[in-house]
Amino acid sequence: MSNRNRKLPGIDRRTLLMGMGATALGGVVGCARWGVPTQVSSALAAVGPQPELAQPPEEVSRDGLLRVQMEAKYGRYDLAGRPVMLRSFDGGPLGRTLRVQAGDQLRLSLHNRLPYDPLEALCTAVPEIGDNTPRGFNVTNMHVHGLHVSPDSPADNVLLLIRHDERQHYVYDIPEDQPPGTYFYHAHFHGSVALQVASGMAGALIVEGKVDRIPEIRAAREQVIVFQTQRFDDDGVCEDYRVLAQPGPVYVNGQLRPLIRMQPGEVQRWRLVNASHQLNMELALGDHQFTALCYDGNPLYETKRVDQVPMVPGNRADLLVKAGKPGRYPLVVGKDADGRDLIAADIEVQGEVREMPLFSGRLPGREMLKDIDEKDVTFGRRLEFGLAGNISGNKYTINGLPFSCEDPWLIPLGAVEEWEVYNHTAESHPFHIHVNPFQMLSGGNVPPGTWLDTVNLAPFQRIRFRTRFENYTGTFVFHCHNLTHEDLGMMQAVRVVPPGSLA
Ligand SMILES: [Cu+2]
Repeated sequence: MSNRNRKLPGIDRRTLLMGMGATALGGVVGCARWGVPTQVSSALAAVGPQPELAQPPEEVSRDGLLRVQMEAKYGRYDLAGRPVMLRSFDGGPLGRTLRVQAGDQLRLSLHNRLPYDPLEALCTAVPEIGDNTPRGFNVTNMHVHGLHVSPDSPADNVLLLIRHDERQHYVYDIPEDQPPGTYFYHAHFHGSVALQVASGMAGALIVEGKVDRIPEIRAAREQVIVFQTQRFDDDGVCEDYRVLAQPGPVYVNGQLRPLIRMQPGEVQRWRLVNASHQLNMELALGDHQFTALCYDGNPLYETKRVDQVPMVPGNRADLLVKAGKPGRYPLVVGKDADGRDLIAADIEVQGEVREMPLFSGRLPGREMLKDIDEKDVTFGRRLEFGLAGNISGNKYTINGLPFSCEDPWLIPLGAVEEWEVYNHTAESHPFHIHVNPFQMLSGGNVPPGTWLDTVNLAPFQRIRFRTRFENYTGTFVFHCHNLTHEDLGMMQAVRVVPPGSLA
């Protein structure tokens, strides 16, 4: 449960935000703990009392190994003062944080203790059920989002299903050159991904490495900040897929609008995860700048000062934040359905001045992220994200077809590909591919050259990127990370095969 919070001196020239000063937000409830009801109701959330941001419990690897046992089960807890009963990992609003070093082995045993579910397989061959219909709410599996690991069992195989009372023993060998940064894990059974992830079946996965040995970064207090969008009905449950389409708040580590405390001049390192099922976020802290370290776990070539951080579902960001003047500042993550600021948390700057240096410069840990030149590209593809059918019964498609178990694209190991992905719809589709990160060429609201595993594909726009199919054969998927779109068909399997086996 180490939180590695350290007290060190520190300051900055740029003040934190426009001095909004104290608002009506009142006193502070002590450190919230898991399973303990927060003292905030949705109605009161905007006026306090406000819980202090809680850190999820943490599991830390030792001597190159992290063993974790998890249970998929219903959790009964209070969310913003409302009793809920939602699917979970281990009973809370968010799974434990897993912290490993690049090169470690993660052994994760997942026991499905959800009720019996009649679904027997991912590919049902039963037309009435179909492979792209919401289903399988009580079967599950695990995905380690962003890790460069094998897609085959016992590693990151998302095509299997864990039935009632079954256990799956996952073994992930995390490469020595896995970029050091923030990743996450979440349930990934096609048909119930959106419902399970929205309900809380996700958690942060931190890979430490060279970035973490930079003294100024090491000295910064760390905050794991996982954004979620639990949705439930008046009974506090989510048993109807349509509930997922309802608007609602953003929760942070299972709390509604918590308070993040900082001292003037203090530098904190924030590890952000967008674990929502379909919320495109754009983070801003007034006119205060963030110092970006990593996107999707991938260290940038060098630190970058940014005013906003776009985060679509599936994205992560590692940021340094330096506090300026005392005051209270809202962390805005986007707009709500009525066009008002959606505030996920408040930053309270108060107390003694701590003059901490803010790191800037080149970042290490990019061994896996070698630029991909045009001359290295062995194959190009054009993809189209679209819709088929009619408005009442449409299917989300890739190249005209919803997901099928029958037609993985075959790709030889070692291929270097350039993909151009079009969005033919009026909705955003966050593109995500498993196993291998990609390097952006254009689009996606990010600078060319950025390495990601998830990127926004805005309405009627296109993205271009290059990627290497390296190190692992096996079958995995790419899909829309608006997880309802994925469940409804916007997913495609690829099978990486030994070179030379494609005649
Ligand atoms: Cu989509």
